[in-house]
Amino acid sequence: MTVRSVTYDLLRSLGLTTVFGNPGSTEQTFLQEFPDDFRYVLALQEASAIAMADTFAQVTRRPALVNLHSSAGVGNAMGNLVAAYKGNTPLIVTSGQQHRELVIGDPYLANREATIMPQPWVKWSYEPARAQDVPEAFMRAYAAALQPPAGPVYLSIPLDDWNHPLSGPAIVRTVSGRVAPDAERLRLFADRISASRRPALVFGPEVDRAGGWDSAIALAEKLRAAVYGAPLLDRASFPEDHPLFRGPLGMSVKSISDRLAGHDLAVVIGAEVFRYYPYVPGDLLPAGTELLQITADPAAAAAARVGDSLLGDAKTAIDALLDLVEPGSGRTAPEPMARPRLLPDVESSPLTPPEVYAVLSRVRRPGSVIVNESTSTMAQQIEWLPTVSTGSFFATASGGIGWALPAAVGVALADRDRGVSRTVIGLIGDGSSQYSVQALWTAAQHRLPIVYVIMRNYEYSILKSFAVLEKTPRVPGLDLPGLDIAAMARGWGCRAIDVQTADGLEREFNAALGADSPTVIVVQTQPQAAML
Ligand SMILES: Cc1ncc(C[n+]2csc(CCOP(=O)(O)OP(=O)(O)O)c2C)c(N)n1
Ligand SMILES: [Mg+2]
Repeated sequence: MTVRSVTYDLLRSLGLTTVFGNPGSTEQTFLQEFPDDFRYVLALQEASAIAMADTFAQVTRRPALVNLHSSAGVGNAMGNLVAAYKGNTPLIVTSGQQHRELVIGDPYLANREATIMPQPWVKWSYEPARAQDVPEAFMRAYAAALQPPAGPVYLSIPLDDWNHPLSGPAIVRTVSGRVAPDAERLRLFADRISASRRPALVFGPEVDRAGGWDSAIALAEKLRAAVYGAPLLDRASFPEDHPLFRGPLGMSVKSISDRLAGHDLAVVIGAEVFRYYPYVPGDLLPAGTELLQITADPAAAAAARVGDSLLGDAKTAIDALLDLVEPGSGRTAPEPMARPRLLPDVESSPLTPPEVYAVLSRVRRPGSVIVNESTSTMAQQIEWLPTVSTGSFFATASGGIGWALPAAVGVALADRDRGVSRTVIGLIGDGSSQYSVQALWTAAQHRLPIVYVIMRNYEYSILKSFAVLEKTPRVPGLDLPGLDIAAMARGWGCRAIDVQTADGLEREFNAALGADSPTVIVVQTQPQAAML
C-alpha cells in the first residue's frame, strides 16, 4: 500500500470520486493510474473548477473535491473560493507542492507559504508534516469542511508523498452537519415571536441549504407573517410566488430599515444581519422594530450590528419553533409582493430586460433551475421568474462575478448524477459571462443541456447605476463593445445564436430545451438603471 492507494480508498469511502481540476506536474503523482471508478472533470481555468465544484456540492449535498496546480492554480481559483466560503460550501481544495527534497531551495513551481496563500477564505489550511499523514489530513479536511459553518478547506501535498509506502488503511470517521440551538434560548425567541403584533420573517440561504424549504413555509403560514428574502441571496429559501412573500428586503442600511418599518419584530433565519451592498446611510432598524437572528455561523452572529442572536441549524431551529410559537390566526395577512409586470405595447428594439423575462416566464418549464449573474436585472428576475421550489436558484455568495457560468455546469452534472432532469438556465450578463467563459467547453464536453441566456447590453450596466449613486462621473472601463459572445461559445463547442426579438428568443429557447448539449443564446438588451 502507498499513500496514494490508501488515500484513494479513503476518498472512495467518503464518496469523493469526482475530482474537479486542472492538472500540472506537481499533481501528476496524485493523478497517475487514475482509478476507473473515479471521474476527473477538467476545467480549463481554475476559477471554473471551484465554481463547478461549489454547486456540485450544493446539489449533491455532500463535500466536493478540487485539485489545482500549485500556487498558480490556487491563485486563479481565489475569487470563486471567496464565494464558496461566503456560501458555506464544503469543498476540499488540494494542490500539489514541489518535491520535499527541493523545497528548501525555492525550486520552480514551489508553493511558498502554501498554507497562507488561500487564507482567509478557507476554514483550515494544511500541508502534511509527513507523507504518511496525507490520508489523515484528507479525513480531517473532510470533517472540517462539513461541520457547521461548512466551507472550503485546503491541503497542499508535496508531489513525492503519493508513492510513499503506508501500512494500514485510513481511519474513516463521521461528523455532524447540524448543531441544534440552545433549547432555553429558543423558547425565549419563540415567546417574543408569539408576542409580536406584526412579525417579519427574513429567510436567508442557510434555510434552503439545510433542507428547510418546507419548514419555512410551515412557520410563515402558522405565524401568518410577512416573509422577505434576505439581501443578495445566493439561494432562495421560500417560494417567491407565495401570498406571504413580500419580495427582497433591500441591499442598503436605509432600504432595509425603510422596508422593516411597521414590523415590531424582524426574525432573520439563516442569514447575515445584513448582507449590505450600496452605502446608503440610515438607521440600522426603524424605531420600534426589534430583531432576532438565528444562524449556524458564529462569525455571522458576532458580526450582526443589531439584534439578539441564537446559534443553530436553520432547519432544526424552524422545526422547533413550529412547535413553540402560538398560531398567528389573529394577525392580518400581509399584502403580497407587487408584480406590476409592465410591458410596452409595442415590442422594444433592443428588448428591455422585462421583455426578455416575460418570454422566459412563458417558456421555462416547471422545476427549472436558474443560476443568476445578470447583475442589473435582479429585481425583474424575482418579479417575472420567481423561485418556486427548493434548490432551484443559485447565485454567487460573494459578489464576485465569473461564478455563475461554471456554477451552471456543476448543477447540471450533479443533477445528471442524481438522475434528476431539470432545465438549468444560466441567466448571465455580457460582462459576467467573460470571466470563466472556458467552462462552456466543460459543459460541451459533458454534453450538459444547459441553456445560457446572455443579456448583451454592451456594458457593465450596474456599475453605471453605481456611478450615479456614488456621484462618480466619468469612470472609465464600463463599456463592452466588440465582443462576439456567440462566436466564442461556438469556439468552446456550444451551439450559440444571437437573437434580437421576443419571437427569436422564444424559438431558440424552445430549441435549446430539446437539445442534448449546451446552448448559448445571446439576446441583445437595453441597458437599464439597476435598483440599488
Ligand atoms: C471578479 C469581479 N470583478 C469585477 C467586479 C465588479 N463588477 C460588479 S458588477 C460588474 C458588471 C457586470 O456586468 P454585466 O454582467 O454585463 O451585467 P449588467 O450590470 O450589465 O447587467 C462588475 C464588473 C466583480 N463583482 N467581480
Ligand atoms: Mg452588461
